[in-house]
Amino acid sequence: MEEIKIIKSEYVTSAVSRKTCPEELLPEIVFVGRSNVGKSSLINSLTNRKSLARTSGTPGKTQTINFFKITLKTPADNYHELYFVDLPGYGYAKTSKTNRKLWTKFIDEYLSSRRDIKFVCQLIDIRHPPQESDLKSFASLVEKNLPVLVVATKSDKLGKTERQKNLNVIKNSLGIDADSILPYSSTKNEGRSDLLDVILNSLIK
Ligand SMILES: Nc1nc2c(ncn2[C@@H]2O[C@H](COP(=O)(O)OP(=O)(O)OP(=O)(O)O)[C@@H](O)[C@H]2O)c(=O)[nH]1
Ligand SMILES: [Mg+2]
Repeated sequence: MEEIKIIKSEYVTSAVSRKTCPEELLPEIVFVGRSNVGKSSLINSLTNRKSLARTSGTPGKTQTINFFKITLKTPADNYHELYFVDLPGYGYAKTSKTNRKLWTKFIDEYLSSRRDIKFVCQLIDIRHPPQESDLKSFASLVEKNLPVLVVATKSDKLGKTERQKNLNVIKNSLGIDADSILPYSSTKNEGRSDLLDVILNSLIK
């Protein structure tokens, strides 16, 4: 079957402020969520790379805004270049308050900058209802008028019934419809082709 393919993916830069973001402007898909929710793993799953984005069992691995340049090939043989942007996780207590404030500030700055952000993937662990920090993050994205797709991560950790139940809890708690939430497993690449569809659609709209 014809499918969307990521034919190239490369690390570009780690930015620590709006000024250090790449100069070349391309459409951007952004990944946000609590520390350890699986942002970096999701990027690796999408790109079919083992360690393009560094992952870790210890929260707080990603501490900069990381840009990855992606080349995507459509079933009709069209090519699109874009960035995947991996953000540091929020809700991680084991860093200093000053540090956390700085992160929050530069993430907020980046999300408010007028770069070409197509949509933001807000990742939420499918096993738990959204936490206070998730609700805050979601509200702030909506407030910035950024389109949000909720990706419910680690779907491999639940059975079918519980998965559906938890998807509903997340959906209701954020007040979103079924189209705005997608279960995903990075270990099984479940949800991958659906997410690639959403990405391509956001580029050609
Ligand atoms: N079973 C399972 N484990 C996952 C999945 N995605 C991520 N993990 C695990 O969750 C842990 C955290 O993953 P990361 O991708 O590093 O999480 P992150 O959101 O980038 O974390 P920070 O960079 O600290 O914000 C790692 O041990 C991963 O192996 C998944 O879909 N299924
Ligand atoms: Mg990470």
